Amino acid sequence: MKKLIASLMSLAVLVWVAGPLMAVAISTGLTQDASGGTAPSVLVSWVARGDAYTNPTDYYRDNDSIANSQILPSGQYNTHRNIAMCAIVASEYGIEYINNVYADVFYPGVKLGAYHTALPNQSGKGCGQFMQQDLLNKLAKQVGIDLFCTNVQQNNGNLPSWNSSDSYSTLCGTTGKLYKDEAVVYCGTKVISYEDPAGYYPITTLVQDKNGQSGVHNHGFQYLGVNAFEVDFNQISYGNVKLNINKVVGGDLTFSPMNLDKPSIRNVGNVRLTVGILQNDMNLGKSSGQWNVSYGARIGHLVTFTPYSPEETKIILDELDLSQLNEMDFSVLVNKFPYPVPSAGFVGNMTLSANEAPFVVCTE
Ligand SMILES: [Ca+2]
Ligand SMILES: [Ca+2]
Repeated sequence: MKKLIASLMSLAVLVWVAGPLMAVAISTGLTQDASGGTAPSVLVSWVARGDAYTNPTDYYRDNDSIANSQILPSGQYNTHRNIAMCAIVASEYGIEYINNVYADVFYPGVKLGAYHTALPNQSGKGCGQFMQQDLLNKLAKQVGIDLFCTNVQQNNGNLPSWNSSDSYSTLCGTTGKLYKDEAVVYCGTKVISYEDPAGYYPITTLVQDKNGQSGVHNHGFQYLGVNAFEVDFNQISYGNVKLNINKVVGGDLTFSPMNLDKPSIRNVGNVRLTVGILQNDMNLGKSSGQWNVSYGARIGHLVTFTPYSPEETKIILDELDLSQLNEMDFSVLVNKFPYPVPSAGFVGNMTLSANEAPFVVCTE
């Protein structure tokens, strides 16, 4: 190589001194490399939103401006996230020597719980274990340049995780490695379930060359936490209630918008939940400063009712695991009916609210 550089330098001097030439002799050379060779490398990786963006040049968005990638779940039942995983890889022997690029995705270090359903071809193991391997595909040269050097650099410059001394300036521009075919962009997409837990998902990007040599880059993305639930009722009718007799309205495990009489609730976020409840007095009022009515509620039949008074917010048990569907039971106890009956009748409002509960820690 030194000899070649020396030849080029002398050529430059010669041209400057002597003006245009019709021909010039330049020595060239190479060395056969029959060894296992130098392993390929992953220069930089990133994770972006894939939803609704089908063109690879769109794989530059995420959901928070802080460094690297943050992805927001849908907070909707069975509405998953499509994410894009991209990498720029290089081999000393040229980009044609690169055989495959993979992304191995791992779960955050928490339990998925008994109700979580893994998507097809995903391990469903949780607890920091391997989730799935996805194959990344080589982008056409100009598509890769447009994606990384225009869209990522200009619109979300701190998205990538670097694994080399490279930078936008060494990769981009007409003297950059992407333009010179010394590096190339690979991307692939994968689906993250609406119920996959919030947390950091480690990714190992793996590049393999045609001799089986490989290079890796460990990075990942943050699946942001959303606490969200939905219910299949918009009213609770306690029906006929007798004085001093606790009346229960029982729920069921069927989630149906038409099933107003049997309350059900399900977790549609990606964190575990507790549910808060707030209810007014339904015009039953107070006597001697004490409410004439009291309530109870629970989720599932394995816990006791949580008692609550009008106008106080209480957290009711049981917690909802990831994607868990459960029944809701409500009770009302009237200690005194006011007289005369209020013209509006005994009607009121209830508010349910979601609260994030801790994940279950992995013990193994
Ligand atoms: Ca970000
Ligand atoms: Ca129901």
